[in-house]
Amino acid sequence: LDVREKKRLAAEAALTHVEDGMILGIGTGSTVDQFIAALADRKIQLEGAVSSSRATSERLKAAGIAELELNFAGDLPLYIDGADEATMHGALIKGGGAALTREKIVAAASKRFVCIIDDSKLVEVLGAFPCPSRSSPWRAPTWRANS
Ligand code: A5P
Repeated sequence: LDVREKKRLAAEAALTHVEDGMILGIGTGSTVDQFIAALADRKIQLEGAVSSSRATSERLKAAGIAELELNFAGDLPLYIDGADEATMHGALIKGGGAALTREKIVAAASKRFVCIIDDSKLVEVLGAFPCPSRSSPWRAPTWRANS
C-alpha cells in the first residue's frame, strides 16, 4: 500500500466510532482529509462538525458537512485527528500541520480522541519530528495501534 492508501484505511477504521446525528470535532492534515472524504462517501449524516483549521473547513464544505462553532456546539462526543509521531503507548507529537492551537481547543472540548495514523507515524521515542510542542506530547486515550 502507498501512504495515501494507508491514510485512507486509518480514516475508514475510525468510522466505526461515528454515528449519524453526531457533532464531531475534526483535526487537520492529509489523513483527516481522507476521513472527511470517507464520511462523504459513506453518506454519514452528521449534525455537523467543529473544525480545527481553515483547510479542514474548506474540506467540510466541499463534502457538504455543516460546520458548527464550538461556542454553539458545546461539549463534543468525539474528536478525530491525525498525528505526526506516535509511540505504541499512545504518546503523540502533533502540530506539524500548523493547526495545533485550534486542534488542542477542539480536542479539549471533546469526550474522546480517536487518532487516525498509519504505521509510518510509529516511533520508539518521540522527538524526531521538528515541532515546538515536543516538550508536552499529548496522550491519546483512545488511540489504537491497529486501527
Ligand atoms: C496538524 O497540526 C497536525 O497535528 C496533523 O494532525 C498532523 O500533521 C498529521 O498530518 P497528516 O495526516 O498529513 O500526516
